[in-house]
Amino acid sequence: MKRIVSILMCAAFALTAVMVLKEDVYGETYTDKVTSMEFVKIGAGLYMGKYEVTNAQYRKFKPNHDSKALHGISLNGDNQPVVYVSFYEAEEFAKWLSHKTGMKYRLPTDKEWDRACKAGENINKYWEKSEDACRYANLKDETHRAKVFPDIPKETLLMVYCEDGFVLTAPVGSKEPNKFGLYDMLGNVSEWTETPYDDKRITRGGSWSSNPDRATCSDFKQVFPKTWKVDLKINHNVFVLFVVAKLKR
Ligand SMILES: [Ca+2]
Repeated sequence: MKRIVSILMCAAFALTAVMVLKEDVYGETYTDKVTSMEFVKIGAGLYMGKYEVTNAQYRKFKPNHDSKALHGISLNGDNQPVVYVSFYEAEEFAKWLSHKTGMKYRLPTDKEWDRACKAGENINKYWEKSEDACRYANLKDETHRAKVFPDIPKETLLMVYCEDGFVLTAPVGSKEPNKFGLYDMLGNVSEWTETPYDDKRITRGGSWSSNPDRATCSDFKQVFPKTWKVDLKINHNVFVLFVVAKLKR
């Protein structure tokens, strides 16, 4: 009897060990066959989009989607992140992809986004010196200032003191990834989460026009979920986009 119990205990322990090992294999990747979107495992059963969703990927869902242009610069490049997507459209995209693939896709929660951005570290951003910011994030930098605010001296603007060659959105993955291997968590385009804030939704990450203090792993905005036709002169930052998280069934 003692031996049987011992064998059972060993079996139970082995099973637990295997399960723990499996859950600990973070960094595992997955590529969706319909859109070619890539995902990285960041938690038990939770995958986060490795890159922001591109125009080409979103157009598998809505072939005629127009990300428009600003200051005479197109935002419609295949590899640029899709913009002018409301929260409801982002949700529809995730539902469409779930239906197409039999997997469960959805927007990340605010908490999941936070975890993905910090990537296991107690940090708010990936750089120390303003001059280094362009290695990791497309923010309001010298390229942006020179085109959009040519008459305003940089000393009087809240911006990062580097130059990345992108006035508006950069092709996804142009910068260095964070510790989880996720690109553009900060800057480039703001990202919808599914988390409500009163009758709004929380967006994260800041964008190509963000001051450095508005593009951190902790900062957030509250945006009406229908927002997409925004007066650009009032607020560029609600050029929103989303990272889709995949939850294994
Ligand atoms: Ca830039």
